[in-house]
Amino acid sequence: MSILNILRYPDPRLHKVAKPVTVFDERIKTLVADMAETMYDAPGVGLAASQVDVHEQVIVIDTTEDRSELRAYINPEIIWASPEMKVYDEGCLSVPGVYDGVERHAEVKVRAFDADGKEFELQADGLLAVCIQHEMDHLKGKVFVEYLSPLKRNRIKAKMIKEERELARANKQRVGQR
Ligand code: GNR
Ligand code: NI
Repeated sequence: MSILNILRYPDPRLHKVAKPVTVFDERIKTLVADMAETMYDAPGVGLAASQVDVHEQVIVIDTTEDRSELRAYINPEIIWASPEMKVYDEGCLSVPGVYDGVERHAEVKVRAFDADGKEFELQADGLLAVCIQHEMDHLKGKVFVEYLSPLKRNRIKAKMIKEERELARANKQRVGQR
């Protein structure tokens, strides 16, 4: 197992559209296991393959406190969404330190495949419903900050670019010391 590198907004690769998985083999099982390890390590409640630069429709989610309900959602489809909407304060591992309200369907029913290629359906509300919609957006190349106003988004972009520059400088110094 390995911890994968998470792309940071505004990396253009976060906007690639993920392709469906066609072969459910060991490679997919390894990807799911590595994504789960990466999500737990971060820590986060969900992770989309797009965030680790793999542009295939694979998501892992575990919204439980004790990290006991890991589930993979491969080629997920929303087959029903409640007319009721809810605003939830969202965060994203690709936009660390930024939290803001996003309006989503309060409940969704999703159909997907697990890592063994077995189809399942699941109805979700609360944080799980939010997370499913947030991760499925990643697969479409969409990051939650794109729901915010252009003013907020541009501020976030500037902050992320500045942090990136500082991180790069710190890394260079660290390497130079060896
Ligand atoms: O860890 C995460 N927490 C979270 C909180 C509120 C709404 C959505 C999320 S998903 C996020 C992990 C992540 O970035 N997944 O793509
Ligand atoms: Ni995210």
